[in-house]
Amino acid sequence: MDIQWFPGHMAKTRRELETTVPKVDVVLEIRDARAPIASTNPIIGDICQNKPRVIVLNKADLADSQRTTEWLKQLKSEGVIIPFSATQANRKGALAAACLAAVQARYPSRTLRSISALVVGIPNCGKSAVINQLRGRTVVRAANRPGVTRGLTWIKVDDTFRVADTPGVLWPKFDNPETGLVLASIGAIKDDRLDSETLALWIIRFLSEKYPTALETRYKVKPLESAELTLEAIAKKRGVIVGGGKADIEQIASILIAEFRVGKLGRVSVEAAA
Ligand SMILES: Nc1nc2c(ncn2[C@@H]2O[C@H](COP(=O)(O)OP(=O)(O)OP(=O)(O)O)[C@@H](O)[C@H]2O)c(=O)[nH]1
Ligand SMILES: [Mg+2]
Repeated sequence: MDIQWFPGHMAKTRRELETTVPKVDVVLEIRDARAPIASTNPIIGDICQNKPRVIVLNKADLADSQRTTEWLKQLKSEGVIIPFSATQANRKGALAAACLAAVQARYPSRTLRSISALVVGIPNCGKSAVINQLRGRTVVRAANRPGVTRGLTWIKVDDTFRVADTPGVLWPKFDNPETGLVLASIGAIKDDRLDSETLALWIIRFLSEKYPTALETRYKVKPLESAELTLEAIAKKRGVIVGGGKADIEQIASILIAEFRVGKLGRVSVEAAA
């Protein structure tokens, strides 16, 4: 699938991140636990230079917990990795503590009265939701589509911790075409930039191979010999039809994608650790 997705504001965001990194104590990098590699912000390595970094595998509640455990082992060498769910009110103390510990480890002789963190990540991975969870109430807008946060905003979590919310950034081109589909499946790419039928068929093929009971459990439809036939059968089962009883493929594709993204097909990780 040819995904044309790079919006103009990302170049501006990149410049904003570059000028802000030197002023913060730590970078809080948010990734999506369902796809920890595809959701790795590709410019972060360049931008962060050698700032202390804490990596959060957010949306862990939507990910396959066994795969998350494997990812935690594999990614250990990249630094401090914390599985997290911004929609569940627990473990937020662990995030703030990890940021503080990362700064203290880097500057052991400094007395730290307060620290600042730059929150970065790809679109829709939950940066703003993590900040709202840290703060304990809604202070920045979070919504289930990419491109919600439009500019850098500082939030005071408490007297000892300040964080900057930032717009999501992706990379200008994908080396691997599969990456675009993985990112689209977790909702990081605007829907108007992709073909929903192609994505729905990709999700069906992926689930049939890796989570073989997921489609049948949700839609009560046994996988057929092709993803196209399976999608059509799901539409008919759901009554998503147009004139003459034909399956409304565009509509059922959008429904399946939306349900997949919010976990209605079960806890699924799109990427597995090596
Ligand atoms: N289930 C679940 N949903 C989450 C979690 N974190 C965020 N969300 C949801 O994911 C959607 C996107 O969250 P945002 O915080 O707006 O994402 P963002 O990274 O700030 O997105 P942009 O500002 O568009 O780059 C929202 O609907 C959140 O409620 C999580 O840990 N679990
Ligand atoms: Mg946001």
